[in-house]
Amino acid sequence: PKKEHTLVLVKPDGFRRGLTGEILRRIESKGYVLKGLKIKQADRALLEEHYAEHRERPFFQGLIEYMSASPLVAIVVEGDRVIEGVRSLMGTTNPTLAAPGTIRGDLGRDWGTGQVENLVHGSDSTTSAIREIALWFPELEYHAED
Ligand code: DAT
Ligand code: MG
Repeated sequence: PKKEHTLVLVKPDGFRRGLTGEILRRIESKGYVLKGLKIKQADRALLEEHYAEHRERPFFQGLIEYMSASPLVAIVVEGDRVIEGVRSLMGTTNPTLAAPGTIRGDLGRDWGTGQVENLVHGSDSTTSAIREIALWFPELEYHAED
C-alpha cells in the first residue's frame, strides 16, 4: 500500500512563540516521520489557495492576515493513518475549548484579539493532504501518492 502523508503547518503564532520544537516533539514521539520541513513567509496568494474552502467565510481576511503576518514552518509527515493521527494530536479548532493533552489545548488560548490563533494546521482528508502537499512542497519529487 502507498504511504500516507499529511501537511502540517506550525502557524506564525507557534513559530513566534518558539513552540516549533514542542509541536514536532509530539508528532515524532507519536512515531510519525518527517519527510520535508521548511521555514516560509507565506504570501496572500498561497494562503488564499490553501484556505480556498473558506473564501466566503466572514473570518477569511483575518485568517489570511494572521497566517501571513510572520514566517511559519511547513512540514510533510508520513505514517499509517497520519492524517487522522495529527488531527487528534492537534485538538479542536478553538484553542480555549480544545482538550487538555492536545497541542491546541495545552499550548493555545484566546488572546482577546478576536482572531483565532491556534498554533497548528493539519490536512483534514486524503484529498486535502495531496492538494496541500503539492501546494507547499512543489519541489518534492514525491507527492502524497508515492
Ligand atoms: P481547522 O484548522 O481546525 O481545520 P477550519 O479548517 O475549520 O479549522 O478553519 C481553518 C482556520 O480558520 C482555523 O484554524 C482558524 C480559522 N477559523 C475557523 N473557524 C473560525 C471562526 N469561526 N472564527 C475565526 N477563525 C476561524
Ligand atoms: Mg481545516
